[in-house]
Amino acid sequence: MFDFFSKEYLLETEMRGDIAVRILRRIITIRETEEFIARKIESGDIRCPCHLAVGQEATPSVLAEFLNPEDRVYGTHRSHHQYLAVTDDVEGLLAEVLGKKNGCAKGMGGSQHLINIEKGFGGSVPIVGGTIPIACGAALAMKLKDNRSIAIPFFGDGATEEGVFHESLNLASVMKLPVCFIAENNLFASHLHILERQPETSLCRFAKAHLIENIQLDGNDVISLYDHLKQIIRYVRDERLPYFVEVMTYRWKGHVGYREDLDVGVKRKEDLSIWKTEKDPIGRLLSKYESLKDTYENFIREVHKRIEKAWEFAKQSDYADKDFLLSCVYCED
Ligand SMILES: Cc1ncc(C[n+]2csc(CCOP(=O)(O)OP(=O)(O)O)c2C)c(N)n1
Ligand SMILES: [Mg+2]
Repeated sequence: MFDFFSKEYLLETEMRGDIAVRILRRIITIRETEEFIARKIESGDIRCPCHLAVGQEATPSVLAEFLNPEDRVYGTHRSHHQYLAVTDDVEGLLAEVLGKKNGCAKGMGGSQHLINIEKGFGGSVPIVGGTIPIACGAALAMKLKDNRSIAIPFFGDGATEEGVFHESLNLASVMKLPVCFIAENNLFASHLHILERQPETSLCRFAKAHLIENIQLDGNDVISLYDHLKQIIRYVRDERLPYFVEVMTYRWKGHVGYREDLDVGVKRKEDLSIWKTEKDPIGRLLSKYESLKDTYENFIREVHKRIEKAWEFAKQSDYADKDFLLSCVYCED
């Protein structure tokens, strides 16, 4: 195991207040945008399938502190939170879920195909595990160019059941690629608990099998995430080696859509109420930083106004026109 307590990589114990404010702003932007989208799905205004990430906001919100402009973050079918944390593009996300041409994928992708290269989001795709090898390819390019950039694929616990996940870890290990794998272990893949699919809940064993440094973190504890991700990202960037981070978290909504999925035959009711209270990343951050409570109220008001404005922008945007759409399709004469 890489030693984070060694002299070179001493953990910092205090996250400064201004950093906490920035992270809180990202978390609130994600939480409120996701809840807004949930209401619009329920009302029928949004018809694109959306896998919401309420409850999973903390990890990407902290990660965004340590990114360089040339780094590339990749997502999955559930990526609104990663997209917003990296890009802060509420407008592009809302227009995209409405299929409008001002959307971040020009209205061609919807919720599951988000992209914003200029701001460091390399893309998300709904094929489970699909972006893990893409991130390895990006990391190989970064290595060949000999720059200091890194690639960061996010994926769920379900993706570790895909062959391509293991091939990617092997490749990253053997080729020494600057990839920070981030597994969001929310304990479910659709409606199946991890213990119905795997012999144990922890995913770090896969990294160990490929001799990749790894750690399991509490994905809802902002302060611990800050301390660890700071060192881990520095490690991947400086050493040009892969690292595997497993973050334990939980989604408040069901697999897809606005409902909580308490009635689909899975044990969620008691667990969900704990994750929504004592394990809520926002409540935990505010309890550590008393002074953030006023800031929190102000952010909520500010973010609501921003979301309403972004929604109007999205609604008023046009759909992509036919000529443009056809120009994106490959066909030989
Ligand atoms: C290759 C592939 N197999 C199956 C699916 C259907 N599918 C969509 S999401 C999902 C569950 C993924 O679970 P996980 O990776 O844990 O992510 P989470 O939804 O928990 O964020 C499945 C099986 C798919 N999209 N792609
Ligand atoms: Mg999962």
